[in-house]
Amino acid sequence: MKCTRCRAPAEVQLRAHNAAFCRPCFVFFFQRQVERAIESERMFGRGERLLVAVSGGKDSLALWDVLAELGYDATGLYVGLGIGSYSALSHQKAAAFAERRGLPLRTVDLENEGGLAVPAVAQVTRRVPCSACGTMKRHWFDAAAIDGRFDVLVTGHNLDDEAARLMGNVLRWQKDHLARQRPVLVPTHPRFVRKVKPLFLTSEYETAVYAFMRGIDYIVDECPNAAGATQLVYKDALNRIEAASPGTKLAFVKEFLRAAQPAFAAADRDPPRDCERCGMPAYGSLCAYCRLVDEMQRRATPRASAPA
Ligand code: Q46
Ligand code: ZN
Repeated sequence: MKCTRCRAPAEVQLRAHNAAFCRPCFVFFFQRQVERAIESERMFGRGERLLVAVSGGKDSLALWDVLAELGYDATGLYVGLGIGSYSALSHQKAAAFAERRGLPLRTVDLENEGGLAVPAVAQVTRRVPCSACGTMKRHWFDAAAIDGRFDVLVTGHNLDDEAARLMGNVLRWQKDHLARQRPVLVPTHPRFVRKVKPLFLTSEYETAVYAFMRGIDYIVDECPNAAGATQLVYKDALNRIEAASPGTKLAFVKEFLRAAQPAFAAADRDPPRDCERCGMPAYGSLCAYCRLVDEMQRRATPRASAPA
């Protein structure tokens, strides 16, 4: 097998792209693919300040690496979820990466933010951990982007994440989710910044290969709560379809964005208003985070027993 670009012996084959690459050409191809996504979707420009949400995993660190290599002003944001040794190790990986590359990293530790670590919140509110986690992450990503006066919030969601999310949204016809499943979300509230996903057309396999070739030391273990997530069932189904018909994931996401997404976006709900308590965007009187905190406090405070 020869490299599609330079004819040297190839190290990696990408069936979805009908191509194979040697190491230097794959690194070039990967970075170029991300750059093209940024440019064609007009995600951000050179003068803008980017806040990159990093988990210590391969996708977000590979993305941060590419953005730094392409010369963007990219600061990392690590949100410590308080999920035992998984969180400790993932923080270590993100911090070590930042230090080695001389990149700025901001850290928010949920345990120091009113003791709201994911396992405790999930247990007290009886939510599934990923639901509590999602609400908290979104809140702290938005808050950190606004507080730090960043222009853009960048996340490492890849093609596999987007295809699995799309499959879940389609299977249940979640119209309001489909209305907001885009690689670029323009802010609909003064306390939102633009949100972008430069890896939305880059497969998980490609980011894993890139991270390996660039010597990025990332956390290999999944979050212990990922095992029960429905997202993994969709990913598995999509991987089987992809094996039988390479390029399906790419077509699924691309064609949705081209042919169907605009219709869902046009019928989207009203923009959020201000949360009455914290001023963050809210679709009711309180934002999702304040509602979660309320629920946590209500359940954690034992009711006074009725007088005898
Ligand atoms: S970190 Fe959070 Fe994920 Fe863990 S608790 Fe679920 S959502 S699985 S990306
Ligand atoms: Zn609020």
